[in-house]
Amino acid sequence: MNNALYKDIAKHLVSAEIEKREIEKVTSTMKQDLTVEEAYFVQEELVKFKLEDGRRIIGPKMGLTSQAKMQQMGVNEPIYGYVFDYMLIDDGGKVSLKDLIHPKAEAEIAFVIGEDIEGPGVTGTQVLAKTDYVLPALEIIDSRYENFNFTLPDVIADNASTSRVVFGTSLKKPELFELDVVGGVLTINGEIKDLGAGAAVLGHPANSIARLANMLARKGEKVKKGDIILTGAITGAVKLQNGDSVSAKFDGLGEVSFTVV
Ligand code: 0L1
Ligand code: MG
Repeated sequence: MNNALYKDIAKHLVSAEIEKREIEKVTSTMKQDLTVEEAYFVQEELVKFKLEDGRRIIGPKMGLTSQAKMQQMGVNEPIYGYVFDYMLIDDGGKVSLKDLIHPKAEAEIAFVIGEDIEGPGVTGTQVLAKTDYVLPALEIIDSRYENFNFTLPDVIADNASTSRVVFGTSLKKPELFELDVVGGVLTINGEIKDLGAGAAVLGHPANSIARLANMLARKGEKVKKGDIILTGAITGAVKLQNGDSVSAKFDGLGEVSFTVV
């Protein structure tokens, strides 16, 4: 354990976020041999800084859940990070470019968890039985690294690029859907930028939360009742420009939107 260094790396990443400043990846500058396990220690320190600063966790989020993103990073396991209260934007609200570095948006399905889910060995079916609601969401990712250039440990340390989230306001019971075949379309200024289905997320978005519960179990942690969880992108992430009007629309789940100012 090298707690002081993990704290320093976390502080460096938090400063970059606050100052809206791109930094070089920490595996180039602060610890070349940072492992995935150590990167989660850094993330824990980053989460602690935010909690000490009075921020509140809305829920964990899953990232790198699609085959395309995993292949791109050369990994076979998704990652997680945390969404905080200050990251939430109202549905139909505004995301300000001056608050961010180089944001991109992606369409996701979010879950509202009704009962604690504790791994190991959790399945997607068990997750569905413990889910109160599902809802449409747009995640705005904003890596603190130059040009989104990072290794797996870098991005884990950087709270999985988490930056802003817009949750839809229509909550639906999960049993009303076959979420793997629910389609979603990401539109910017009326132009379809990408589309996908729930199956893009580890075969089914519920599988993503099962993986999360099983990953958290390694640290003696669990998915908690009341967590609102982004399960992972069903579309690619599209770079945002000033004036963009962004919407994600899902079959039966509804629509969620924001504008960039
Ligand atoms: O939510 C995500 O899938 C983002 C994970 C981090 C990778 C990236 O920043 O593209
Ligand atoms: Mg995401």
